[in-house]
Amino acid sequence: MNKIVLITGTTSGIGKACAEKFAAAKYNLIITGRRKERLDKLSDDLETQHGIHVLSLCFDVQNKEAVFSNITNLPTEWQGIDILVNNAGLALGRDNFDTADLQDWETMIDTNVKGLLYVTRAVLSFMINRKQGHIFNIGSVAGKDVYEKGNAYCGSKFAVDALSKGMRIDLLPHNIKVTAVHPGAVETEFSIVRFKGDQDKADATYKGMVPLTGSDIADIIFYCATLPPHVCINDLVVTPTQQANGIYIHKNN
Ligand code: NDP
Ligand code: 8X3
Repeated sequence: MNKIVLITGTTSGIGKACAEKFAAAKYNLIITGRRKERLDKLSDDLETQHGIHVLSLCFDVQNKEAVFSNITNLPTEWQGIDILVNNAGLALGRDNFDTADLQDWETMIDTNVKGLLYVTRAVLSFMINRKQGHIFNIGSVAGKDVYEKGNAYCGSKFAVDALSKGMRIDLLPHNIKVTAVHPGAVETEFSIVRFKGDQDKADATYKGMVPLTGSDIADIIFYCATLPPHVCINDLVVTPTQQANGIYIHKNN
């Protein structure tokens, strides 16, 4: 029987690349995001290309009721989720602590922290019943070292790091693996979202370096997901070769 992977935030970037990677390996997919048209297209494309089943769920991870009603009411044949990839997330703005937009802070905390908590709790009941599962949390180098004007985004990703550690401890008796993946610069729609549509600022983020791609991260997640049952990679930081951490990047002129 095909394994099932639920990936949040599959309408672009890392999440979309993960959906493509697991689909190519014949996993059945539950894909989520807020942009329904993109979900529908991805679902059609992957079913056609790979002959797998895809269930697409359109909801905002910030909405607790929507998260629990979508996941707890999954059809029985979709409840045996083997792998959860908590990927949906964003940065909004890059501003000083005293001037940053309060709503931006709230959206980042509600999405990156509370959304991840809701989705994980909703999926856990199925994993605990089956006494197996693998949870991936996408953190960031921003959750390992704080950088200037990173304030609430860094805080939200430090929280992902702490929550991953907490999950790993509390879920030991249930035979559930928890892997936190912390990428550096990955060229996706991340910077366009962060800079609110300012393409020049987004492009400048990756200028003078070779950034990671979504499929680099998907390959790593797939590798971790396919190790033997007794092996778990707990915590993994991955950056472009030109990047040491969230602060130091060696750019070409
Ligand atoms: P993208 O902007 O390309 O993708 C973000 C995905 O998250 C989209 O599919 C978006 O879907 C989804 N998403 C955002 N907010 C919500 C929400 N409230 N409810 C449901 N889905 C949501 O960025 P990336 O692929 O780069 O980002 C994926 C993850 O990787 C994020 O957690 C990010 O913090 C992290 N990360 C990214 C890095 C980078 O350099 N790009 C580096 C380190 C970590 P939709 O808008 O349709 O809802
Ligand atoms: C995204 C990477 O360095 O822009 O999490 O915060 S960084």
